Amino acid sequence: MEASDGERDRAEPSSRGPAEAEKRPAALARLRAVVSEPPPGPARPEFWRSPLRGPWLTAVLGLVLLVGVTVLFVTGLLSYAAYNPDLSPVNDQTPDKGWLGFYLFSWPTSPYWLYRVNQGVHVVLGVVLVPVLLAKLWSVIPKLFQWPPVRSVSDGIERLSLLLLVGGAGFEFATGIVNVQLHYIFPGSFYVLHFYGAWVFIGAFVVHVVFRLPRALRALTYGRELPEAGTEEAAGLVSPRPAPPTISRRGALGMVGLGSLALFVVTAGQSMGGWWRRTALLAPHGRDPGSGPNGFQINKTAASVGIRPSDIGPAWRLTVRGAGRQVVLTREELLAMEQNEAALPIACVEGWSTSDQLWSGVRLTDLAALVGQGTDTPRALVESVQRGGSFSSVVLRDNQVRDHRSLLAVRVNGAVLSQDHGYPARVIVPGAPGVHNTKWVGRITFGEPT
Ligand SMILES: Nc1nc2c(c(=O)[nH]1)N[C@H]1C(S)=C(S)[C@@H](COP(=O)(O)O)O[C@H]1N2
Ligand SMILES: [Mo]
Repeated sequence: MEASDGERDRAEPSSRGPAEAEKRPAALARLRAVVSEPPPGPARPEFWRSPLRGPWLTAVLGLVLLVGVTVLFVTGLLSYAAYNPDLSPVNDQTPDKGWLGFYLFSWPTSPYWLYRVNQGVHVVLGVVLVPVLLAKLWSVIPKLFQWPPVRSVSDGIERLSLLLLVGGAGFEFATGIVNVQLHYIFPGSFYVLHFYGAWVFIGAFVVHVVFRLPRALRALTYGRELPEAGTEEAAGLVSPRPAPPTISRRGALGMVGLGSLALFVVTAGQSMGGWWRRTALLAPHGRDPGSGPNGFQINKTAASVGIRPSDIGPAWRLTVRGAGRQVVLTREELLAMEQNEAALPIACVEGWSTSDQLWSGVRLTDLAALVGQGTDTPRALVESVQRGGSFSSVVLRDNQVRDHRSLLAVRVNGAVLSQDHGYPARVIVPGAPGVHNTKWVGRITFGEPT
C-alpha cells in the first residue's frame, strides 16, 4: 500500500539531517513574505489615491457599457448580415467563418432605411461610448497591478479573460474608429478583423458579466457610500489613503456624460445626412461633393479608383448576361428603356449616410427580363468597369434584385449622374449597405455567379 501524501510529508524530514529540516520552513516563510509584500509602486494599494474610485462608480460605468456593448454587438452582427457575406467570395473574403456565421440571414429591402439606421446607431454609439470605456478602465486600474499578480487557478483564468476583454475592447474600438475615419491601414480586410475581433471581445465580455454582474448590482444597492478599503465590498478599488476630493463621484460621471454628449453632437450629423452633415465636425472631411443635384457625399471619386475618361465615354457599353443569353446596350439604348424612380439614401458601413436622393433609371428586373429572367429573378453579379479594388464588384441577393425600387440609375435628383457618383450608370438598392450600390457599372450577370 502506498503512503498517503500526509504520511510522506511527515516521513520526509526524518530522512534528512535535523538542521536542514528546521531551515526549510523558515526560508519558505521568508520567501512567502517577500512575495506577498507588493513591490513599491502601483502594486501597493496606497499608490492609488483618487477618492472617486469605488464599487459604485465602477458599477454604474459597467452597467452603461453592458447595455451599450450589447447594442453595438447586435447592430454589428446585423450590419455584417446586411453585407451578404455568404455570397462569397465576391462579397466577403472572410476565411473559414464557419459557425460564427450561423446567424446570417437574408437581409430585407424594407424598410428602405433599415441599414442606414442600424449603421448609424452602431457607429455613433461606438464613438459615444469611448469616454465611458476610458472612465471604466480608469476606475479599475489599481486591479491591473494586483499583488500577487495571480492568486489562484480560477483567479488566473479570470485575469486571462480580462486580457481578452480589455484587448478585445481596445481592438474593436480602435479598428472601428480608424475605419470610420477612412484610414484603411489594415493588414487585411476591415470586415475580417472587426468580425473576428468582435467574437473574441464578446466571449470575454460574457465571461466578465457572469463574474461581475452580481457584484455590480450589489454595489448599486449599497449606494454611493464608499466601503472601507481592503474589505470584500471595496473589491480592491477603494484607496486606503485617499487624497482630498476635487470633484464628486456624481460630478465625475457628469463629465463622462458630457464628453459622450459632445462626441454625439459632432458625430451624429453624418448619419443623418443632408443639412445635418455640417454639424459632424468629427466626420472625415476634405472631399467636397459640391452643390446641386449631385452635391451629396462621395465615397471614392472616379479619379481615385483610376476610372479613365475612355472607360465611361461614348464607347461605354452595358453587358447584361443570364441564362445563356447576352445583350449589349449603349447608353442611348438604356435611356430608351422604361425609366423608374426611387427615393433612397446611400448608407455606408463607415456610418455616414446621405438623406434620401431621387434616383431614376432602369429596374433591375427589367434588365433581367432582357435576358429571359422572369419573376423568379435570381441573384446578380454586378461588375464595375473599374479595374481591381475591393468594391468594384458585388453579388446582389435575389430579394434585392426583385425589389422594384432596385435600379440601375442613370440620373439623380433630376440631373445626369456625375462621374463621381457613377456615370454612366450605377446600382441603387433599398435597405442595403452603400457598398452594394456599385458605381460605373459595366456588366450585370443574372443567375448563380460562377
Ligand atoms: N465601382 C465602385 N462602386 C462603389 C464603390 C467603389 O469604390 N467602386 N464604393 C461603394 C461604397 S463603399 C459606397 S458607400 C458607395 C458610395 O456611393 P457615393 O460615392 O455615390 O456616395 O458606392 C459604392 N460603390
Ligand atoms: Mo461604403
